[in-house]
Amino acid sequence: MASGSGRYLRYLLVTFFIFAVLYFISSSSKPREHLQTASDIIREQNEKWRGYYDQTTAPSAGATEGHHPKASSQPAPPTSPNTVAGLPNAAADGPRMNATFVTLARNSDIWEIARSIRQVEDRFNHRYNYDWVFLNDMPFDDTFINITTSLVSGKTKYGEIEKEHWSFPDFIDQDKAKKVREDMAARKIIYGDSVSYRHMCRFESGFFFRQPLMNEYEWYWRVEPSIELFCDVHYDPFKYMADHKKKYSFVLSLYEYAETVPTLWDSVKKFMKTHPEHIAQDNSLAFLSDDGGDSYNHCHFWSNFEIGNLNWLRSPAYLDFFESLDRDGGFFYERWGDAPVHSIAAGLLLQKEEIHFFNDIAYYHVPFTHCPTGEQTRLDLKCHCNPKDNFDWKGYSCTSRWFDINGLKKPDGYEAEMD
Ligand SMILES: Nc1nc2c(ncn2[C@@H]2O[C@H](COP(=O)(O)OP(=O)(O)OP(=O)(O)O)[C@@H](O)[C@H]2O)c(=O)[nH]1
Ligand SMILES: *[C@@H]1O[C@H](CO)[C@@H](O)[C@H](O)[C@H]1NC(C)=O
Ligand SMILES: *[C@@H]1O[C@H](CO)[C@@H](O)[C@H](O)[C@H]1NC(C)=O
Ligand SMILES: [Mg+2]
Repeated sequence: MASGSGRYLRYLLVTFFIFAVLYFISSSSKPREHLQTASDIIREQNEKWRGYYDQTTAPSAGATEGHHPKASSQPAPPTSPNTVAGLPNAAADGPRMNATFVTLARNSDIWEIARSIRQVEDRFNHRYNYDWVFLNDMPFDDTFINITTSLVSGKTKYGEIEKEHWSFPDFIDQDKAKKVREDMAARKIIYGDSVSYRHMCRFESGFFFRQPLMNEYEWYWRVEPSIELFCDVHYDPFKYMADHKKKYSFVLSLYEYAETVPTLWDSVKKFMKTHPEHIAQDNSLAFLSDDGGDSYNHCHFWSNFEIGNLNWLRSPAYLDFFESLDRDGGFFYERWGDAPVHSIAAGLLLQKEEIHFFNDIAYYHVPFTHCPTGEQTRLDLKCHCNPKDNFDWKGYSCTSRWFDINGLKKPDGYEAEMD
């Protein structure tokens, strides 16, 4: 049952509709008469912009001589540099350390590593010009070499890893290893079915620091593809490490997937028993174990970022440690990562004070962010990370534990970032 006002509304709507249709037909009929091609449209746009350009630039004499031959015949006014006092030197003062960046990568990682390099250069290395060593289990191609060479301000070096450092050692039972991969694949464990990931983890655990190219250096900074640096690094972290007697460092820590390392701690305990001489007096066992060394709590430093001392990794203590673990086969019979391996070594073989947490190096590797705690630090260092993304004080991070076992005071403002 339509009321009077309802009918009135209906007439209004119908009238409006008729006008709308008429308008649509009249306004769209012209372009439809001759269909424009894409190049017509582009030409039209170009002309429009050229017209705009002429209008805005032609009257101001000499302003754009180089770009615009038609502009004017009057001579350009003289120009002079507007010198600003107090800008920092383009290059940092002081000595350089015997140090290099190091990246393990495939040729196909080129654009992801290019992104990482650009950030490291912009935030730090353009003032320090440290070298960069690239390692690969295959020869690097020209594209990879050309692009990385152009991006790095220091020297670049490219090494091909020898077969022995990227293959199954002879003491590994390959059938057994294959069954493990099938089983892990069925259980959907990340990288559980991958052979190359295992070679990668074993290489990073035991071999990267003794490649011929790496033997030329004492310090390294590991960089992976697709990482981000969110703050300026205004000082030389290598020199900081040397001056403060540090051997290993981290920005993020977390718990390892237990399924990938079920017998790693057994292997570690065996090593501790056979090589008590390598265990540091004031070690960080409490970071790794909640029961005095009986079991592993799965805490580790996230090794896709590392600044560390190569001579420590090349020391008898570390080499004995790696050799002992390697013999137990867990790189292939399980899926031991280089992160827990490096971390346990640092935790047991180094003095507590030899491990450093870089609060001021802001870092991202999917899926975790370390954004410095402390607003003043973030402002001073021109950080562009969201402090809410900082992982340090969240439940799955081990960094709080690190502060506790070292009796360190947590940075101001950490409570606000706990969840
Ligand atoms: N040359 C070479 N490099 C590899 C290979 N697999 C991995 N890498 C490199 O090893 C590093 C680690 O590999 P990623 O694929 O980044 O592993 P990820 O997903 O970061 O590993 P998680 O941090 O454990 O999650 C990166 O620098 C890779 O470029 C490989 O088969 N050959
Ligand atoms: C790499 O650079 C070299 C030397 O400049 C050049 O001859 C070559 O064509 C480049 N290769 C690629 C794939 O860019
Ligand atoms: C740098 O360190 C390596 C390893 O310790 C050493 O062999 C090399 O001689 C050092 N280079 C310089 C210039 O000191
Ligand atoms: Mg990675």
